[in-house]
Amino acid sequence: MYFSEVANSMQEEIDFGLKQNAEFIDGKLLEVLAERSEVFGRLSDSMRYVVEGKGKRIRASVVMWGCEAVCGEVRESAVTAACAIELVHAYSLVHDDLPAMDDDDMRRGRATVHKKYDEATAILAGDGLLTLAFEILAEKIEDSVMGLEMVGALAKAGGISGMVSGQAADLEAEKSACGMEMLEYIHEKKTACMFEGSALLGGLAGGASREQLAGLGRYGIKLGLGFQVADDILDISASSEQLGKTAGKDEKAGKLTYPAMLGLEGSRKLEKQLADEAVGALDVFGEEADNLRKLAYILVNRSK
Ligand code: GRG
Repeated sequence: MYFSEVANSMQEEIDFGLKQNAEFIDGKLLEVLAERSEVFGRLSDSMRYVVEGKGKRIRASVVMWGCEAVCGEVRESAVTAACAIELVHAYSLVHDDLPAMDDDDMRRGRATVHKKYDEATAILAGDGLLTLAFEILAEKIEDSVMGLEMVGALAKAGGISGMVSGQAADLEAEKSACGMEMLEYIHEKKTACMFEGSALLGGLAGGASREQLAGLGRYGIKLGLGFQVADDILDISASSEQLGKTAGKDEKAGKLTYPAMLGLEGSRKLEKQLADEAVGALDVFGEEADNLRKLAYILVNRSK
């Protein structure tokens, strides 16, 4: 299957699957928050505000479909892990929007948390979401070895070996001229590591072999890079309404992006190549991995 063969029907099918997964995870995230008692009122409200924001929950779908690829079903442990990665992702968006970072007013079509509440509350809401992710893995994953492996995979994806280093490099890159190597480092760490972590969490939930985990990890990296190239293209080609966040920000801030480095045509070519490479990494799986395969093709072709 190659990019050019992707039919509209496949797009509709996978959009439907993503929507169903998102609604399911939205509900689960609210349940997780509701289970917590004694959370200070303003903090609790702000965390709920974040979770109620309409994210696409793509990382959650990668976890659930990663599990399905391995064992043919979406297990309860995959649902917990899907919630955990979305909590880490949500924290990162809240902190990224802060004045000290990207300084944004709009996220998921609404006011950012520091605009709706205040900066200190946004910092604490992020802290709360991040730690809650690890709390639910420790509490809800029955198999303690699996739980520990999931904690490690999530920490690696979201922490200093992954997203946090990508964000640090991104902030540094705004101050000085950087090349393609730096761009690749930033996007692999900031974006792709979280997709790699999602695929690995799904694999762990499904009881994957080492070979299967390696394939899923490679898939996640390629998918994440393709997702980022698409994000850079959308920043210059879509509207703020379409995206639910401020469009055109990268160019205005003189950010290092794929279209700035490779041009629009070069970027479109790269996203298709990355989708093909993501699908290639799933060779070790049968048709149980078809949702992941289809996701790779439609994600690089997205409009929001
Ligand atoms: C604060 C440690 C720290 C990291 C922030 C996520 C992030 C790192 C920055 C946000 C800016 C950005 C463009 C990141 C690249 C990844 C990306 C495209 C995030 C947005 O993900 P979506 O589109 O968002 O999946 P939704 O709202 O659908 O969940």
